[in-house]
Amino acid sequence: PQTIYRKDYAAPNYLADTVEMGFDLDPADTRVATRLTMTRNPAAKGRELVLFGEELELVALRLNGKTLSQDKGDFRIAAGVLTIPTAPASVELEIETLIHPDRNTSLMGLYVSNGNFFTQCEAEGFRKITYFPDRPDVMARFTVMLRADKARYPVLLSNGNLIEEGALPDGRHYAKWEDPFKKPSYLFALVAGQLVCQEETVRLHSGRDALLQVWVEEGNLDKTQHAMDSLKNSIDWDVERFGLDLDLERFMIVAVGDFNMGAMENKGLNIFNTKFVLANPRIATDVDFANIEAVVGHEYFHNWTGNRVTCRDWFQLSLKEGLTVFRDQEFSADMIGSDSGRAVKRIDDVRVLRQAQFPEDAGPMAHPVRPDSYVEINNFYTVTVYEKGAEVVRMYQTLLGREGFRKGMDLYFERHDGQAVTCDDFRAAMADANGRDLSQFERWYSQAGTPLLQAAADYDAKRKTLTLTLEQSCPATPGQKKKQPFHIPVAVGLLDAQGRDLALTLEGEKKAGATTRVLELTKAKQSFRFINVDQKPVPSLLRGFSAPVVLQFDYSDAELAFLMAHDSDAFNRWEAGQRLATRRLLNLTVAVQAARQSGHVVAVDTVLNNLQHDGALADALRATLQDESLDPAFRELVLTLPSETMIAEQMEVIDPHAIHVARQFLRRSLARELRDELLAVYRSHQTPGAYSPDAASAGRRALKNVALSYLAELDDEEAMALARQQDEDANNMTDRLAALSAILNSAAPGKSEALQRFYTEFEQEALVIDKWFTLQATARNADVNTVRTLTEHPAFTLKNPNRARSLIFSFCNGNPSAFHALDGNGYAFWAEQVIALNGSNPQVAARLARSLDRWRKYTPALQEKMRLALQQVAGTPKLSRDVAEVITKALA
Ligand code: BAL
Ligand code: ZN
Repeated sequence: PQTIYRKDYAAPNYLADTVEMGFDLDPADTRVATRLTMTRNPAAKGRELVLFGEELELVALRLNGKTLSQDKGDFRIAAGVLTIPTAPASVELEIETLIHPDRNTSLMGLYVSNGNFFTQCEAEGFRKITYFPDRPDVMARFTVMLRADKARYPVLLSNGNLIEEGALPDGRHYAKWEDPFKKPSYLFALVAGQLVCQEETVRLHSGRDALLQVWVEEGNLDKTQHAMDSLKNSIDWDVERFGLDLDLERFMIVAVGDFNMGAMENKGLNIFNTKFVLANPRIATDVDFANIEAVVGHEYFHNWTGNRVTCRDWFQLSLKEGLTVFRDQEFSADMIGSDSGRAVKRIDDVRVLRQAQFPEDAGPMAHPVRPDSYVEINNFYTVTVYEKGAEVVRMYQTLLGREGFRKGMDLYFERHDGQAVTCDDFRAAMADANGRDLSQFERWYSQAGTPLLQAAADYDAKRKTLTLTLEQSCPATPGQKKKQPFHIPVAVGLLDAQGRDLALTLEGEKKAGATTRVLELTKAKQSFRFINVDQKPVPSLLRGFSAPVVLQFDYSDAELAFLMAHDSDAFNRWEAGQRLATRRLLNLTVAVQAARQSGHVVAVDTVLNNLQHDGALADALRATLQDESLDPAFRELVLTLPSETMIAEQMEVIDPHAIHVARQFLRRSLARELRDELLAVYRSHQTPGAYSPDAASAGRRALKNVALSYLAELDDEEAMALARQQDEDANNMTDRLAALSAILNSAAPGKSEALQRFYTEFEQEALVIDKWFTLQATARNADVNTVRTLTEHPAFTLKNPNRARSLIFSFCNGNPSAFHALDGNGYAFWAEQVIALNGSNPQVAARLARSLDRWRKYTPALQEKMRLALQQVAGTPKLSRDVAEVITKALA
C-alpha cells in the first residue's frame, strides 16, 4: 500500500461551491444523485479534476450537461481515484452512484444498523457514498433530499435546517435539508429510520432560539435526559469560557448501536455510539455518566474547533482533536467546580495518557502529534493525536495563562473562521495574540516520543539558595533518531519542613512571587536558582503535570510520604503516592522473578511475605483513608495502585506474570493491614436515597467500592457478605457492578449464579451486556478458554464493535497476565480475531492489531510467540490497508 506524506500536500485543483444530493434510500440498493458546482483553484498547480470513490457503482457522470464516457477517455478510474484530465474553469458535475448499505460492514460511508440508516464519513467515508473531492480543504454548501418508504423510515435527518418535507407516491416520503454553512464532506451525515426524540427549545446567548434533539430507538427515551442536560451545559460553557455560541437553529444528537468510534461531530447532526448517549441509574455507571458529559461536550465543541475552523489535511488532525479534547477536559473540570474535583479530573486524564499514550510513544506506531506520513488515516485517530495533542494545547495555556490563551483563541477564530488550516496557524495565533515567540514550541508537533526530564536540586545552606537543574532528552522513535530540545513548562513549588509552600524568588528578582512558578526549559540542560530559601526544602516538581514528560527526581521514601501528606498541589500529592507504590511493586516483581528462578518449592507468597516489610506505603495509605478533609474521589485515586500495564512500562523486560503476582500480593497485604480502616470507610461512605451521578456522590461510591475491592482480596466471610448484600441492594449500576466484580474476583462460591442473575436481569440492555462480557474477560481467573467459550455465547457477535471491544479487546488489553499466557494461546486467539475482523471491519481490526505493539519489550519466550502470531496475520490474504500498516510497522 501507498504511503501518504505531509510534505506532498498540494492545494486542490478545483474548489467546490455547492453540492445538491438526492438519496433514494433502500438497504440493498441506494441511489445517490449528486450535483456539484466547482471552480478551478487559481492557487493550484495541477489542472486535472480529481474525485475519490470506493466500492461504488458509477451509474452516470455528466460534466456541464454532457455525459462523460470512460471508454472515450473523458475520465479514468484507478485505485479509488476518478480523474477528469481536462475540464473547464467552471464546472457542474452530475454523478449518479449505486451503493449497498446492507452489505456495508465497515461502518464507514452509508450503512444499516438495526434496520436504520446511518453514515460515518470522517475521515474518508464520504467517498463510499459518491465520487467526490473528499478532502477536508474542499468545502461546500450542501442541500440534501432524502426519499424513503414512510412506514419503515418515518424519520429522515441530515445536516442543517429542514426546509421541506412531504409525501411521495407508493407510500414514500421525502425531507429536504439545507446546511447554511460550508463544510468539508467528512462532516456530512444522514440518518433515516424508526427513531424517537427528546427535544427542547433553548434561548441562546445571542437571543435566538435553538431546537435541541436527542434521537434514540423506541424504548430508550428514559435514557436521554443526561445527554440533553450535558448538551445544554456544553452550550452555556462554550459561551462563558470562550465566547462561542451555537450557530444553528437546530442541533441533533442521534444514538446508534453499531459505531466504530465514540461519536462524530457532523454539522448539526452529531451521530453517537449509544455508549455515549444512553444513561439512567439502572444501566449506566458513574463513569458512564461522566463519559457521556465529556463526549457530548467534545462533539458540541467541535462545532467551532473542527467545523467552523477545520483541518487543511489529515496530518493536521490534532488541530481539531487535541484542541477539542483539551476543551472537553476543561468543561468536565468546570462542571465539577471544586478545586479538588479539578485535580481528580486532571489525575484521571493523566492516567489515560500514561497508560495508553506513553506506550504508543515508545512503540512501533510512535508518531508526532502532527504525523509526517500514514498509510491509512484511520490508524492515526490515536491517543497521541488526541490526548498528547490535548497536553500540547494545555501547555499553551500554562505558558500564556488563561487570559493569554483566550486571546489566542479569539485571534484564531478572527483569522480563520470558515477556513481549513494547519497546526502552525493555531500556534501563530497563540504567539501573535500574546507577542510571544513560540517557534521552538513547534517541536511538540514534529517530534515523537515522550521526553525524559531529569531534575536535581542543590541546596546551599550558606547562601540560602536552591539550584534546580533540569535536563531533557527524548528517546529515538521510528524515523526520528535525534531530537532537539523541547520548550517545556515546568511548574514548581518548594515545601518547607512543615509542608508549607514557600513564596518563590528567582535569582535576579526583587521580591518574592507566587508559590508555584512555571519555569521554561528550552535548552537540553538549564539551571534555575531560587534565593532566600531559609531551609532545605522538598521540591514539588511538574505540578499539575505541566508537561507530558517522564520526570525523574531522586526522592527518598520519606520525602514521597511527606509530599503525599502535605503538597498543596493535589496532583503531586497523588503522584508521590504512585511513585511510592511503583517502587514497592517493582521490588516485589523482582522478588517474584528471583523466587521463581531459584526453583525453590516454597510458594512465591512465602518468599514475598519474608521480604523486608516496607510500611511507608501502608502508613501513607492509612493516613489518606482516614483523612476526612480529603475529597473521597481523590482518596480513591490514591488507593488505586498503578495498573499492571503501568508497571510493565517501567520495566526493561516485561514479565506480565511476575507483575501480576506482585500486584496481587501487594493488594492482599494492604487489605490485611488496612482491614479495619477499609471497613470503616466502606460503611461511612454509603450513598442512601435516590441515585445522582454528581461528582460528590460518584466520589463517595468510588471510595466505598475501592474499599470493597480490597476487602474482597481477603476472602473473609464478612467482606463477601458485604459484596453479596451490595449485589442484592444496589439501586444503581455503579454499585451493582462493583459488587459483582468483587464476587467474581474473590475465591468465594456463587460466581456463576451471580453472573447468571445479572445476565437475566439485563438481557435486553446491550450496553449492560457489554459490561457483563468485560467483567468476565478481565476477571482474575479468566483465561483464553473462558473468552473463547464466551465468543460462542448467543449474545456475542464480532460484527458489533462495542461487543467485540467488550470481550476481545478487554481480554487482550485489559487482562495482561492471562493474555500473555506462556503457552502463547492468547496470541493465537488474538491472531484469529484480527483476521476475522479484517474481513468485516478493517478499522476495528487494526485497533485490535495494536495489542501486540509492545512485543519487543517482553521476555524472549513470549516475544517469539508474539512474532509468530504477528507473522500469521501478516501472511493473511486480502489484508486491509489498516491492518497491514499496523502489522508491518510492528514487525519492522
Ligand atoms: N472526529 C471523530 C470523533 C471525534 O473525535 O469527535
Ligand atoms: Zn473529536
